[in-house]
Amino acid sequence: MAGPFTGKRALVMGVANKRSIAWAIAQTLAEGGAQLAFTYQGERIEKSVRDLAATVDAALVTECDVRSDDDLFRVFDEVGQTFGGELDILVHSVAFAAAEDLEGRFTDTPRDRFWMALDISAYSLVACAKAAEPLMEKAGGGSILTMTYLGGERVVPHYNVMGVAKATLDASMRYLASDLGEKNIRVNAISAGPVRTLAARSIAGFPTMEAIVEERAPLHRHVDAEDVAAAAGYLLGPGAKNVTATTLYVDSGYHAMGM
Ligand code: NAD
Ligand code: 0WE
Repeated sequence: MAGPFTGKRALVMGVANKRSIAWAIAQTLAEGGAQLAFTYQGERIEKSVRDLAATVDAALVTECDVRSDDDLFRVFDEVGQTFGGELDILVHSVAFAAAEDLEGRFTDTPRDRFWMALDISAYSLVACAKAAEPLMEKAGGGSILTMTYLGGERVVPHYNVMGVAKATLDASMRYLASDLGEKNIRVNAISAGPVRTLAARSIAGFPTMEAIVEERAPLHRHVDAEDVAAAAGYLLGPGAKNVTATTLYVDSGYHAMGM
């Protein structure tokens, strides 16, 4: 049976392991009939990503450190060769700040680690969108999705420099949507509530954050990667063809609360 992504070619950036939000989204795309390519960062997670990618018959698995223009140039060249010069979908699910900057005072963030967090977590979307543009233009259009968090709009204790990076990411998403709309390329974000992933589990107080969502959010339940993937399936799919420059909250309604 033909799914919503039959004939679509997708690049998924940011799978680290089976708990990654990017992996849940990749499975939704694969189940919908998409052909997939993956990037991973560093040899440390290469095997884990290759093993996962094999389960969805990935067309390409290649290394990409988003800080490197050389890596990005090579990766999008490989993607073009793999998919006949075309790309329909780009999933950007990448973020990083130094662990020591996700505790204590934001005021203490040093210049070099401030720019590193913004480089990896925000500028990378701009660089990837620019590299994807010709491939998506050739495909007659495309859809780009990034992952954000409420801490870019409101102060979430200890999110600190990642909050500043997410604010930059959110604004970049809108400016990219404005530039790329004339090529029928859509750019959107999902703002997820706390999800128990590798990036989240190492954060002290993460169980407390889940408990706060369960206590205060309108739906009184925490969010899973599968919930985020279902929303991604909508934003990346044909039903969202006139949806761009938006943020879709998958947070049990938490963002609406004032207390
Ligand atoms: P994750 O650790 O599974 O994914 C983060 C990914 O970023 C990893 O695959 C890692 O390899 C990659 N990465 C880090 N530095 C990189 C670099 N220099 N180059 C290339 N890749 C790099 O964790 P996740 O929770 O799935 O995070 C995915 C996205 O979702 C992030 O943007 C995160 O901010 C966002 N998000 C997460 C939550 C949550 O609670 N888990 C909530 C809202 C938004
Ligand atoms: O975006 C994120 C986390 C992203 C992240 C996680 C880590 C942990 C390991 C970025 N960089 C790193 N660096 C590491 O060394 N989230 C939305 C999850 C998250 O992280 C928090 C949160 C929430 C929610 C950090 C502090 C407070 C709340």
